[in-house]
Amino acid sequence: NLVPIRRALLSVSDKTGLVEFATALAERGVVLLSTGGTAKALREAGLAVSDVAEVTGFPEMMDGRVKTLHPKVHGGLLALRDNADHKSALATHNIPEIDLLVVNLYPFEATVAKGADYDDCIENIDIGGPAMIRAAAKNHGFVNVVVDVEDYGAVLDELAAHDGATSLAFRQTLAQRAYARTAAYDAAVSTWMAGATEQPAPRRRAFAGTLAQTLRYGENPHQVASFYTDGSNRPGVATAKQWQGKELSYNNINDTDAAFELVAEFGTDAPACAIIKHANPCGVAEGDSLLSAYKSAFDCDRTSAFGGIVALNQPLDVDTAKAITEILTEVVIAPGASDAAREVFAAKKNLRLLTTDGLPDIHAPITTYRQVAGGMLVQNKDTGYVGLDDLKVVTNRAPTEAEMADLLFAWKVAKHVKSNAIVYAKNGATVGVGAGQMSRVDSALIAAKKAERMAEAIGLPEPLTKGSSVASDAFFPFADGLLEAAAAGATSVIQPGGSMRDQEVIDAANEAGLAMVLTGMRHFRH
Ligand code: 93A
Repeated sequence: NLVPIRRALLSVSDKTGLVEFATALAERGVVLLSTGGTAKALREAGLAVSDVAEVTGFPEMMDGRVKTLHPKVHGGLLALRDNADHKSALATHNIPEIDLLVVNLYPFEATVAKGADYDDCIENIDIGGPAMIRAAAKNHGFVNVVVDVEDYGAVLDELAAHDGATSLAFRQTLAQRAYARTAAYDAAVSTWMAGATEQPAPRRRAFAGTLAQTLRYGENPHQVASFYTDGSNRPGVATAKQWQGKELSYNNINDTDAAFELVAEFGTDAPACAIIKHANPCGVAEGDSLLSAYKSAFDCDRTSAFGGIVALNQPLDVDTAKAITEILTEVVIAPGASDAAREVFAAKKNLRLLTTDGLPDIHAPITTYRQVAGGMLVQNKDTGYVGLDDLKVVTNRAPTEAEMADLLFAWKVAKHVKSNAIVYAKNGATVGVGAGQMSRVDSALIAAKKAERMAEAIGLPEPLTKGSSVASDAFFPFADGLLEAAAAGATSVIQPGGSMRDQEVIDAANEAGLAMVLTGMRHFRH
């Protein structure tokens, strides 16, 4: 798969490093071909270069709008070198093979950034450049395409390593970068046009995705919104089959995603259920059956579960379906549903049922994006995981086996609760969730208060937090949050540790008779 580079076409707006690179190519015997300004720069540096116009037999015209858009250029980029037909077409039409394309595009983004007027921005939309880049990248089996000044050195290194040739792997890397560049370029043009012109709602926003649904509105009715799929086919809300009910809304999609990603943490060994409201779990449980998991999850916070989103880690069965229909539920998502369960749901026309092909791989490397004013935050999805062996007991008392199981359960849930997160769990079910508070003490208090209210509502002698295990998504900066959890009846604690006052917190835990383990890993979520 080594392909020698004999001829290069260089057409660059940013001429940084051009002469050095072209000189190195020429020294290797590479024949140079160029467009107007690039050819001029090369000639001035004393390099031998032919004009693309000589090859096409057409002058650059219309202010340069048409320079390289010609079969003599595109044939040389696209011809398969091992195809007899293609070879004979090259010969018949006297088309030179181009083995290396070096292009950087008209500086559209920089032109917009400097506040240029409309016509100036339009003139800076490169057409011939992206066309050549895409052609060369498609034909990466034989052709090298360089779109970034920073890659000049790597090309020379590759040529040096392979005696003037490049490997397929190298050309594939270049091609992938090339498509990233043309995609970003067109996205920039589209984004600029959205701002510079009047567009009827809903606008189409360019990014690497496929429009799946124009939503009725966004988080609120006055917001325009749409849903894009990323082509990854990850089991979840984007790829699920919807059996019944109205179209999903923006908030439904967001909450269904949160629910399914959470329940996926439990794998398929034991039935599990997560109920979500406003992207936070209001009940999560494992059980002997899906029905018992659903019931325990529901009992954590029956008030909030009303109008919630239910995610299951196993196919929906008829008993669970019946229990779910007893209260208003917006969406149910599960890796399948039995015919009998679907019949039960059919009577509830507004209830949406989504089924997927299995659970998402919670360890898969996924990139997440969040927009901020003037930029974008990009990070790996939180796939952090702790098991029994990662835990460090720091108190006089070690957790009992039952406590340990609940600690690990609560920890899994805490990862999916907005910070500051405090999660109380008992017997494989959450019994109190404190989410999204600016202070950790408040999260501990709110979760405990909700558990008290729940106990009153369903006539329990005491809140379920009595004798529970508690997880904190980040360390306790002071002992106060831990003491609130103890006051609510927690007997064991799981938290990352790492606070300056860890010792103070450990002392308080010992004094209250708590068992505490440290994970060494934090699960902030915002
Ligand atoms: O106006 S274009 O879209 N028409 C073309 O046919 C074309 N071919 C290359 N712009 C075109 N280019 C661009 O010209 C390249 O992408 C590069 O940015 C620039 C290099 O022009 P010059 O060599 O004249 O400086």
